[in-house]
Amino acid sequence: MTPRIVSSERRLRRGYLGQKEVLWAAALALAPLAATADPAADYAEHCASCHAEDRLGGTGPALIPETLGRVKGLDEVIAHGRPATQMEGFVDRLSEPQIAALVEFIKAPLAETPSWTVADIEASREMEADYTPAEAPVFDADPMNITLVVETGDHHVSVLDGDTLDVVDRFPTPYAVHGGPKFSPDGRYVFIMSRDGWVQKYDIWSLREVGQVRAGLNSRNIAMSHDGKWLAVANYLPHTLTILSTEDLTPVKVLEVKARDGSESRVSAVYQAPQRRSFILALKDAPEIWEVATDPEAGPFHDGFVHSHEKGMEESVGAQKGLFARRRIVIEEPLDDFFFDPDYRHLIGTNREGTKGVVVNLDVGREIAELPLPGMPHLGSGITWDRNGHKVMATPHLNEGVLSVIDMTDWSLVKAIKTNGPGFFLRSHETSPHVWADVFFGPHRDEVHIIDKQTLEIVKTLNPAPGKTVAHTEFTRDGKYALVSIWEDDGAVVVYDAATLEEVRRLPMRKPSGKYNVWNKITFSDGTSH
Ligand code: DHE
Repeated sequence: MTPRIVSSERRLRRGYLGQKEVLWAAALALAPLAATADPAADYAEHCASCHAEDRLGGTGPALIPETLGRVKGLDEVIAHGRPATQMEGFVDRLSEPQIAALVEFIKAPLAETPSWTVADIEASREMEADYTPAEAPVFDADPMNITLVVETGDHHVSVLDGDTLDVVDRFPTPYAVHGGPKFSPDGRYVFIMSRDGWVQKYDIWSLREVGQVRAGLNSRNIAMSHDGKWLAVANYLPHTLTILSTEDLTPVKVLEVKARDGSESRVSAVYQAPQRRSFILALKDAPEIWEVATDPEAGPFHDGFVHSHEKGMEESVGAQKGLFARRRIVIEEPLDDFFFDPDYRHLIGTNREGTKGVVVNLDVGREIAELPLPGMPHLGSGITWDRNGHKVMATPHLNEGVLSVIDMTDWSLVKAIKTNGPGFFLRSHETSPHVWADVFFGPHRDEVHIIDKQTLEIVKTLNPAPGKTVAHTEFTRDGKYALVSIWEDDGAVVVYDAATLEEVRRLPMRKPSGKYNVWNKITFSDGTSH
């Protein structure tokens, strides 16, 4: 099937651009406040044209609990719209009880798991009509020191020159980007995913979007294959893993995720394991880890054994081999949120309740150790470094003000570093003696701890914008600067000299979240989560 070729006008339709002024007073004066609420009828009349009758999204995002779960103030959005998008306010047409009933309506689960087949994915694919790849970067900056800033306030990405710290481009993204964008191994292209399942391809050299495709209906994250040919998309809805060609975003395979007992599972996350030439999948609802080969020579992987009467012995069934062959690793209970050691032989996962960590040896395919990691460790943010000749890893905890530092040679707990509250992200760099750790939750959410990698002591606490949430650090390629987000709609990226810890520049941004340096990401720097 040929993809739809679109121009940048599409962005306008999708609501990335365009200003909608909400005239409060006039709207209120006009409001015919209805006495009773019929949310299904109100949805059909006011919402379905943009968000689709089935609530799975159209020009507007999907309105389902899986994506709305984290959005606060939905009543405000319905009443007054979202600035800088096509979402208008309905306060002139819907009463307060009608809006409250609509919020409940869109937060209710869908009656059944919707399907999203290869044909649906293919039909959603849109490639930019006037895109021609540039022969060389169209800017003077070092392409390996480009740093992307995801701005969730108005769904854009800013492309920063890591040396001059100037913004060389700013482009619209799909709604609600989550997880780290993934770069092609040469650092030229980047792939960005939204919780609505849209995957966008952007050419950094040309400073141009290449295209977009909807790979799932509610997606978690993406991973790049070792050779840069395939991009895997982990989906909650439907229960699948979508594999796209990185060349033109064509869906090449959709794996239905069914456990050994036949039950379906959501995919919590997919990880790239370049040394293993595979993707590793965390399954939310099944006690299994999946490894999907990106190597055409892989396998065979045996799914199980049956007694063969003919041969009088156990014989393997369901063996898979070659590209995208799947290997199941059966574990005791479902694990999600993984961290890998640098050679990808081991992974650490947390159980559902987030009360412990489990080490799985991926080569032999079984659990080999348990770690004392209470308080919901956020392993996806873990980083590693060398300390006294040992490789250590550190992870924050989402509901405890502590960072756990683990010795990766014997999996012992080296230290639980007490912080001023639970944090979300950690970052360091090979050239930096420090770990930068935010305090995302609680009264100290405006602080960033600077921790000595050897003594494991907090040596300084920065407070770049008192009272505002401050989170997520990224270093430039050479480790000279550390960039921290002021996670507010009228926020900023604050640039620090990583050696002196002094602020050198403040770049205004719309709710900047993650930042991603091309070099640090494509070289799998120890200081960054992968
Ligand atoms: Fe994330 C990365 C899971 C909530 C911002 N988050 C990740 C990754 C996972 C994950 C598995 C690593 C994937 C990758 O980068 O490829 N996140 C989860 C959750 O399970 C959780 C707790 C609940 C959820 O609703 O999904 C969660 N995450 C959040 C947020 O609330 C954050 C702060 C704001 C948001 O955008 O939703 C958030 N997560 C991020 C960011 C990264 C991320 C910015 C990439 C960090 C990086 O440096 O690579």
